[in-house]
Amino acid sequence: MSLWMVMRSWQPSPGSGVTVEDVRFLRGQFSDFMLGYKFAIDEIITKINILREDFNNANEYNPIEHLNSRLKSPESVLEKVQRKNYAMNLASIRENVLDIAGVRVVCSFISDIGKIRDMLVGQEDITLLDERDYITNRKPNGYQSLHLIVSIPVFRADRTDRMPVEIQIRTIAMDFWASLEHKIYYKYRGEVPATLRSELTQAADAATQLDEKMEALHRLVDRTGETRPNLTDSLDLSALYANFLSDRSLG
Ligand code: 0O2
Repeated sequence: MSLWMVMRSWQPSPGSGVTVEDVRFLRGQFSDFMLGYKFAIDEIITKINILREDFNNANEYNPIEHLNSRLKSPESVLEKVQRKNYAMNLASIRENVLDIAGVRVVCSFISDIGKIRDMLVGQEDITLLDERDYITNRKPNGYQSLHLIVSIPVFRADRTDRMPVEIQIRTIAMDFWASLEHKIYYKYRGEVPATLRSELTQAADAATQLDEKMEALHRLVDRTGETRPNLTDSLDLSALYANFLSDRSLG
């Protein structure tokens, strides 16, 4: 009885030779394994939220429009393992399935994508494992996005694990296109009629034109080149303290 068959059925079927305890043990192992990926998502989300708050604090425009994440379900992890013919065990899943944890960052402008990418990849606890640039090399159907596979340490109660996370970075227009295409793809179960495919490619061209136009307008008003002053450690804060005291006495 393979791990796949046991996980698929969740409950032992009569005559399978698998006991309730076997299933319980496998479930426990698998949920502990999956928890690491959930923690990795939490770590990446925290990092991106820190960047976001820092942009707001600096009164710069915020390049991060929105952020979402998803953890693959156990069933879809094991379905991928079977589809790709990987060995049906945890070591093989760890090595081969690198998109169990996924985070999507949606930006306003094309130039924000590289900016966010560099800010994440430049962090010393993040290691870039793989990068696919579907913006420079758009997929034939029109899909555009920057995909990074990074690894990040997750500090568990009894160990530290380096966990992979897939980060997709794209503009609002790219995201709009991808979510519609995803719905259409599922509606037609992958067999999208040729006319609709051609319409989707045209819509992708329109999205690219919009992105380019918005980028050009953004450049006209962008003030992010104005750097904020560095913190000066030796700055005398007495005047600030005096100001707090006088505010308090007035209040
Ligand atoms: P979901 O719902 O996001 O989990 P593989 O993952 O091995 O099958 P590959 O080539 O390693 O495929 O991955 P790829 O193509 O670099 O990126 C996979 C993910 O990118 C998908 O995840 C989608 O989120 C997104 N993606 C890639 N191509 C398309 C596309 O043509 N249209 C849309 N809408 N999204 C795309 P999942 O796991 O398929 O889905």
